[in-house]
Amino acid sequence: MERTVVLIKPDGIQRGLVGEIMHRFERKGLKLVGLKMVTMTDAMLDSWYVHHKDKPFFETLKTFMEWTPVVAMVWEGLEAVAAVRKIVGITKAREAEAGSIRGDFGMSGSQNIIHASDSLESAEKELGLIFNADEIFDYESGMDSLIYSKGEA
Ligand code: 3AN
Repeated sequence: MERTVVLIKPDGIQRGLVGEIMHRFERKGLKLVGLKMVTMTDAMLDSWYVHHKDKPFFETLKTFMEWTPVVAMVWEGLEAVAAVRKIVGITKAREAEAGSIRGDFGMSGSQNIIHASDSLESAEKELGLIFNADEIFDYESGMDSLIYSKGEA
């Protein structure tokens, strides 16, 4: 099973979207294996957004991400990275598909409510930046046999 990291960004916190967002992942059939609030630091963000470090919006992005704590989650499931990205929607929220989180709740391409890992490699790196090993939980979910067919997962 894949594990992927989701952050509810400061605008999502300020707008009271935490419950709504978590509800969507739960209903999809993903399994919550990590959850905490974190204040992102410059050092964490330099690593998190290393692919944007030379972009003109980098400093604004860091200031935005440090505005309030974020809610960090790890969701587990079959091909969870791609499944979660689909629920999140594309970066520019005003063009994101209706039904996705950004498509339903956002207009901005920078204050776009939520982050989700874009690959298994990113998920691993992001998980390591935020969570300690004992904050990730391995447990049996009674839902698994309802969500997946025998042998599928
Ligand atoms: P995504 O979050 O959809 O994977 P990335 O990884 O390209 O998008 O960008 C990370 C974050 O950087 C975005 N969520 C957004 O907050 C910010 N960002 C990306 N592109 C821009 C842009 N052109 N202008 C301002 N902020 C941006």
